[in-house]
Amino acid sequence: RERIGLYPGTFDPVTNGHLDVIGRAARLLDRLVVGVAINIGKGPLFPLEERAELVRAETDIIAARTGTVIEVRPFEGLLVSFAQEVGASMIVRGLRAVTDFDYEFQMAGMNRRLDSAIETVFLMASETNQFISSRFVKEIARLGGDISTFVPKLTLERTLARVRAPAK
Ligand code: COD
Repeated sequence: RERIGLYPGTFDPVTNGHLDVIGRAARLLDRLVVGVAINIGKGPLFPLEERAELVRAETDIIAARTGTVIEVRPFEGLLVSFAQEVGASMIVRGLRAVTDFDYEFQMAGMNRRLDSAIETVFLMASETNQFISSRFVKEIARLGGDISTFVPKLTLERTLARVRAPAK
């Protein structure tokens, strides 16, 4: 039986932290679906399709390196329903510091109640990538700081283009 995992997130935008988790997850799985959530609540900087495009641009290399099939798919609605739809038996989440824990703990617990057959698995990024967050990447870029070691090249270009665009 194929081991299929789902790594869901907002990816607004994708960072080296996310890619680190994707690389680790890929090594454990036969197929990894990266689910890019609409997440209107977070008021994303990038539209859904562009967030998916930026993740996709980086995953081919990881797929080639690990031999795992990686599929990037936008999704709407309940996470467990999407996990069922793609046949995932595992939800992959990344853990940073203690601040992530409470939210992740609740989410994993709620999702388990919704579908007890799906396990949530937590992975840690490397020391270099552990502290990176999309939120701070956007803030640093807006304030003119250097984000080049936090995000891949295409994401860097697109983020700078967006934060430099005159506000309307
Ligand atoms: N190191 C390690 N992990 C990291 C790093 C890093 N530097 N950066 C991010 N991560 C991890 C995050 O902790 C998270 O696990 C994952 O990567 C994705 O992060 P984000 O910020 O892009 O995505 P989130 O947390 O906004 O995603 C939330 C969802 C969209 C998954 C959630 O809102 C959801 O499931 N929505 C669907 C509706 C639903 O089912 N709701 C009920 C949930 S109980």
